[in-house]
Amino acid sequence: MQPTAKIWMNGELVDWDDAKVHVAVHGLHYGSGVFEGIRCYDTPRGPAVFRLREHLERLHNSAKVLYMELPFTVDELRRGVHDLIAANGIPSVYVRPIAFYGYGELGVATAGNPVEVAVISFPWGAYLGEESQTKGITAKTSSWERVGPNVIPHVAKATGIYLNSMLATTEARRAGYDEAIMLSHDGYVADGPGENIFVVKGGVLRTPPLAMSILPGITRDSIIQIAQDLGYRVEESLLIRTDLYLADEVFMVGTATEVAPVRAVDDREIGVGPVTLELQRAYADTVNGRSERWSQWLDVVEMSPSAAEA
Ligand code: PPE
Repeated sequence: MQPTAKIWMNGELVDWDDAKVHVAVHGLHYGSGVFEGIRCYDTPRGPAVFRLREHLERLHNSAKVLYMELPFTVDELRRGVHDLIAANGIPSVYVRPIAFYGYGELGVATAGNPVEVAVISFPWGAYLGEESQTKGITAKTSSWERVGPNVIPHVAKATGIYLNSMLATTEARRAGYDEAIMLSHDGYVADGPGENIFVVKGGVLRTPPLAMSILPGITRDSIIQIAQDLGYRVEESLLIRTDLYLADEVFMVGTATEVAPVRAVDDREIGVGPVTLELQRAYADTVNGRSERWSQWLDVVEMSPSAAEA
């Protein structure tokens, strides 16, 4: 990753190299943390964070599921994100807030461990490679099941859940595919290791419902709204793997990924289709501030005079 000047840590901006924790922190041993992935874009109105408040509200919801009390409100965290972006002076960045149980007692139970909160911001290009956006990616159904609602609820974007994602993505990459597709314990399509998934069939969009215990993706929600505004019907419905094989189009969405066409699933060619490309363009225009239509989702950052000069 490309370091930037500052990291926001527990309410203060510290130098990148000084944002450290002890090896005995609870979050490192047990994956007891929650995080967010947010993008800030260089728009004509200045750097703008896409749906920042919704991301920070989701962070609070994630914490609640883990019995964790965040010591900062959504407004305080929003201020922190703005301050960090202004201090680092780079308009186009990925923003990664993380909160975790810190140093104190070891042992699974959290016995008064303090909750540490940090926000990192750094430039991050296309999640699945530059070509993914135009040529599409190949995906493989994972042999690893998605964690279920009574295993670890994925309404929480909890760090520990991502071991499940890491196994799936590593398996897929080692087998020569770009990304994994994860199924629930009873065989329904859930999501990607770091993306939500859509299929297009007969001009209708279908995506797994939130009751699949998938992450309530903010890009998923944005794409549903954009697609409906563009006149498409969107159904939240159960999908099985053959729905992917026989779809007209399949695509994955997420903050890091944005909108990536899936051109093949389990070696069945699907190709890159026009609906995916239309939504990809609408999403790119929205986040980059080129379209007024959904501009209410942009949270413009005031760059400090010193950062603007740098
Ligand atoms: N599902 C999962 C499992 C997931 O991790 C993400 C985000 C999404 C769906 C899409 O959610 P949203 O970003 O709100 O649209 N994955 C993050 C990257 C994971 C990683 O660090 O790697 C992201 O896109 O920021």
